[in-house]
Amino acid sequence: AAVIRRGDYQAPSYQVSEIALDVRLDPDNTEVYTRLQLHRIAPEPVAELHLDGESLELLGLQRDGQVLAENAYRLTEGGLLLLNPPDAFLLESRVRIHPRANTALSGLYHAGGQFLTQCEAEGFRRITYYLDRPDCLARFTVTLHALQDSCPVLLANGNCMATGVEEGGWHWARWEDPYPKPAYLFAMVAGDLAVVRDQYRTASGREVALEIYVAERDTGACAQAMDSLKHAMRWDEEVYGREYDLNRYMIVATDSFNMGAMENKGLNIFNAKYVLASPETATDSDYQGIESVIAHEYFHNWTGNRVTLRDWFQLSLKEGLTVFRDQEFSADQNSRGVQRIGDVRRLRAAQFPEDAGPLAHPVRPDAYSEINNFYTATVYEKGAELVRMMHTLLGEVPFRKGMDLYFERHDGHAVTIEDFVAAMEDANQRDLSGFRRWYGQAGTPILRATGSYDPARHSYTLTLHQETPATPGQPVKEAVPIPVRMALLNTQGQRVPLEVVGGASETVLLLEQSEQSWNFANLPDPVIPSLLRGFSAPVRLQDPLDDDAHGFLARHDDDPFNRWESMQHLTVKALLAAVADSSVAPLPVTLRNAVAATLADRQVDPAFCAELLTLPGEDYIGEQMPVVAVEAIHRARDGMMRAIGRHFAKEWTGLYHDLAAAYQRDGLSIGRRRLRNLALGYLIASEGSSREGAILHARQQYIQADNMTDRLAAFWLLVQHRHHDAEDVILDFYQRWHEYPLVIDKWFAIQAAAPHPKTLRQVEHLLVHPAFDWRVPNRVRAVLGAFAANPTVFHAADGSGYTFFAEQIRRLDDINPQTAARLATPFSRWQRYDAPRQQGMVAALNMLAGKPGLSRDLAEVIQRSHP
Ligand code: BAL
Ligand code: ZN
Repeated sequence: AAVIRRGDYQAPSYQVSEIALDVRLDPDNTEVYTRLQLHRIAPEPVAELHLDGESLELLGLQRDGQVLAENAYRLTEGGLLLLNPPDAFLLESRVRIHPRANTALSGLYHAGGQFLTQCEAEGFRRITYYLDRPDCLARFTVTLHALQDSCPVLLANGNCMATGVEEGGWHWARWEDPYPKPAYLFAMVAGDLAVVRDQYRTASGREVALEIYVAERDTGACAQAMDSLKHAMRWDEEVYGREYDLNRYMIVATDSFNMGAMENKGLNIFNAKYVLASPETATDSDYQGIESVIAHEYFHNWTGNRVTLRDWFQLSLKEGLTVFRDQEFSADQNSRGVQRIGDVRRLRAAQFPEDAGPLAHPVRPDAYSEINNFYTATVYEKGAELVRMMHTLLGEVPFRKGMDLYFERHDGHAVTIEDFVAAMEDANQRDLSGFRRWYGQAGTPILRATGSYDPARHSYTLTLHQETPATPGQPVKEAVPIPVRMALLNTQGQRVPLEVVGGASETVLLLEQSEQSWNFANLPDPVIPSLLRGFSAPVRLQDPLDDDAHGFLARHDDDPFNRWESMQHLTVKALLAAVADSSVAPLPVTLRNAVAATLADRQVDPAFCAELLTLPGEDYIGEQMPVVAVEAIHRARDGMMRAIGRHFAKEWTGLYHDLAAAYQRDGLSIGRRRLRNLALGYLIASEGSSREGAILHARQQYIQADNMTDRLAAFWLLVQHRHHDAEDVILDFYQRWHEYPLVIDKWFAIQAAAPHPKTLRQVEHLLVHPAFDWRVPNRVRAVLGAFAANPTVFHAADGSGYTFFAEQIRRLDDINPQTAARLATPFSRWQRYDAPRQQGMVAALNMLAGKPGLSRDLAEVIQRSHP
């Protein structure tokens, strides 16, 4: 497939001032009549004007009211070429499309009885011929026609200007969006939807109608989404001075959606997973997911919609920035320390491996063949880290000044990452040119720190060294600016004043060269450095501390992230030792003491305590090894769970009983639930005398729980540990929840996640279960996504997991290429495994590469995974 390169960008030769769509919605044959006002902006006339179009059946084409002569246009594979176009003209086109057959869920599709659209990145070209590129901003008018019975609700962006009824049971509605926008932000929805309404008064006193559209029976499950929306609107006013700019903000929830949600102007379309919640059906983490995704899409109204992208290489301009904004919003709503730990966990779980493998790419990529493959952890999460580093270096108020200037300069325009960095620089007279390297260079830098205390001079010298490993296509790396937030702690765990920064007890060092040293004077006693506090840069830190120092920081560091990090360090080290030699003690004394101290610390917030005591996942442990030892990692982690469970059985039992409480949804109660379920997990893992009792508790908890967090935690523990005799709860869960698709997704996922040799057979059964549906991405991800994240099953030594998985991807590619390509990315990690597994994964990639009718999406992932 053709490769699109960033360096080849050319401004459009024409612009669209107005686009008017008239859409007659029918599941099988929808007709779209489009009027485009086009005018040339290129200085010279052009021989050809390309309009994008894909899977469109052209019914008619007119220019300025005349049928277009055959020699005035040409249909191509990617659209329509207008030959020798005049300087300004009206183009009218009529096309037919097939929403029900559109299982790719890109463009206009019909699913679950509703018409929905998804136009980012390049879905609009599947609705009509158009300049489907983000730097083409136009004013949209849309008239929707549909059968009133099946589609009483007709929605599109902006304001509803008129409605009416037609013959034969049809009706129509006309919507106008006053804000010019690129086509990727276009949306329309039609269906039988109920609406939950609320109001929001902006800081300047304007009333905004808030509307959430869901199925009738789900109207009681929208409170978290509505509250989160209002909080996000307030937060953007308070923190960034940004108000909402239309009179109406609409959210539509659907079960059939490729992404989490989409920020279409004034009409967000959401995966129901990020809208619907009730205590009985949604876990605490589901509630948190809703809060952050609702906020994320809302924040896009300014970072993405009002200021949009020049081209798709700039994707992180809106995504990295908006993730940073939603992370900060969540940190302000909840516990900042716990939020940061969660954000870094996700970054390390998804982005670090991506950055270390064949799919590595810069936050601003240089080339793609299918842009949908670049909605990645690198563009989103690492992109957010780059914005965070600028925020750290500049400080709160200067960062806000930079944002103000960015909005002032670029409101209503399609811009680049350069423009963003320039606004930050110009508003503050600061040189951030080093950040252009962060945006352009793939790979995770390794930051090596060495330090020594000089008792004669009473000083501490810290040396920082950086190095970024080579990535595909980038053999040589340059140094990047790395902000290292740090403090020095005395033996009582207090921060000591740092003379170099006027006595402050915390500072940010900026490493710009490959190596630099700092000297801290006037330190009468030895100190322990606390480095990269708050994870101030997305790097792999190799610190100079021994286990005792980490044990000390795990108890005393006042930076929550670093306290957690020291605990992780001790845990990972012990796990790696157990992986290398199965006879070593699974719970070394330093770690045991740190766990004991954490359990004894009554001051610590329960959510944070649970973070401290949660072991890293098997994938993360594997990341730390030259070759991932699949089974040994699983055994070592189980062994450590068992050892911690046994050794602290009394404490876990105490926690489990003390933390029992009726359901409430405040932060403290959420933390207590989490810690209590962790305790239950350790007790079950202990295999000691407490285990049988704990299994009974889990069964009881499963039956009696008054909320999904507790019920699901118990369900997972029972399925995970007693695979063969969990049949009754598996059956019970299905019977209780079969009418709730989001809950049934959990039912599928948990069975596919069980680390058990029988899981493959079980998953084969799940794929033919009546509730399984290949056309619903949530369902497919529940089974196949959980399967691929189940290390001992997916990476089974006999290769059965790979063969099975590749067959399913092959099947899915014909239905939904975007989802197939995304699910196939675990195969890109083949180089990290032993030789037989490498062969198994490469064979799977080769099998997929030979598939007839391979999609562009999947082809690109395969090609980059195994060039
Ligand atoms: N723009 C795609 C979904 C999101 O990141 O908000
Ligand atoms: Zn986004």
